[in-house]
Amino acid sequence: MRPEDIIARAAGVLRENDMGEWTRASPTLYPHQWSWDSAFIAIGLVHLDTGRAAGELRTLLEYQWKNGKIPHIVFNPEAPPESYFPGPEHWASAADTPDAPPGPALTSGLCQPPVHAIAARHILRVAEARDRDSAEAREFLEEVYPKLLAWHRYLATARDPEGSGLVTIYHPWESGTDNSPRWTSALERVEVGEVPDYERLDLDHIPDPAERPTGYEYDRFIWLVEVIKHAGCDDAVLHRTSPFLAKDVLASAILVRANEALLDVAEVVGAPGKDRALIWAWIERGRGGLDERWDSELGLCLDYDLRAGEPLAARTIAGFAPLIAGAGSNDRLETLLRVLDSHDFTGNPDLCRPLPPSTSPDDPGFLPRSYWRGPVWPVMNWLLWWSLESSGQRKRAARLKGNALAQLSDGRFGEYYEPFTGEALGSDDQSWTAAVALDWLAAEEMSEKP
Ligand code: 2M8
Repeated sequence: MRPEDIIARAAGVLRENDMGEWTRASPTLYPHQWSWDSAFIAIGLVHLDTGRAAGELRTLLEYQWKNGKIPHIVFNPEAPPESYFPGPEHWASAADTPDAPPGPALTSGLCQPPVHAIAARHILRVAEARDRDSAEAREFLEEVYPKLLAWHRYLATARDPEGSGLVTIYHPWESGTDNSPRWTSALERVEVGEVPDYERLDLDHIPDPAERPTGYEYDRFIWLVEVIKHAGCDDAVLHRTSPFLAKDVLASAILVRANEALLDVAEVVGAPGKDRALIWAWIERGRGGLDERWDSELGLCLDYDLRAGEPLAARTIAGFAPLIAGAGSNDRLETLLRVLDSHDFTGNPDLCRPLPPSTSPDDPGFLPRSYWRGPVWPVMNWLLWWSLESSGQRKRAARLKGNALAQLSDGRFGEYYEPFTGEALGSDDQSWTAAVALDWLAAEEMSEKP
């Protein structure tokens, strides 16, 4: 496919998944609005329509909880109940908690990595670069700034009562990298209680179970949802009672970058100095927290199991957290780049393309077809590309982008790709895959304009 055909196809995928004021994550497997998917979607969508990209985040933020939490799913009340599990009926009791938005249960009680402020700033940047809709984008930032600040405050407080700079999660779904080996040993320690009967609706859409989490993992996922509902989604209670309690380095690194973006937004909207001082403090604390989680033997950053009181050793893409957070020492950057280029990741000669697998093929938890256990995720390629660019690694970033786009020229816009064969897996026409393709190619097109 030529670049212009990829752009047209990507725009077509986003149109196909456009539900009016929000975008479903994929046509059948994910018929609702997912939090970090929407942020990535806005990053691509802005190249087509500033107002619609702003609307994507606006719709999500309408469902923000009173404590600042942005829910991981906003459910589509029109999606048939047999389309996704666990759906709104499963989360219904969470709607009774005092922090949940008023009205019928339309959100889950979890959250996902905070890409939103990065997306909001991107909307203004693209509008300015294209010299269109800048005033609208500024107004949008004024509207969402307090909400984004409340979201980051929630993460810095309720999700970090220790003040470590790192985000605590209660469920692997909150990491966005659900069945990653990042969480294997923490999940193994979870004693599963009485899990309600449930049906794996995901397997109706993805017939090869090897591409999805196992039954063992799903039982734990559903049990943890029970625990969270039982605690009334109360953060203080969950810190005391949740059998799964972990510091997530990927979400924490994204939060550092999102705080930098929020600082820029604060500048644009003329926020008070005390807000900016607070955001600065969060950035510094976040970087400090990531430093604490550095594993010099692996040359990666590791998550931390608060229940077991030990690091969660696994070689996954999340280990590049300090590269994503940026502004580390040169030594640290060099080590991370060496590991990224090594046999552990993009230097593995058996890879179809030198693109980072979600889990290193050298990790014992690696499985090439299984969801976050090995496949290459286009959206993660975008995140790493963006991080490399902002670390001044232009050539490496350009190589990564070139290979990622070559993968997407199959026109499938897969959710993820088998790392050795390049086969598209999971859902086709995945919205955030289309969005990142659009951002890459549209940005190139913009820079070529006289
Ligand atoms: C996947 O997660 C959902 C649960 O949230 C699922 O498997 O049912 C993950 O890849 C997650 O990161 C993503 O946001 C979601 C929708 O694309 O799908």
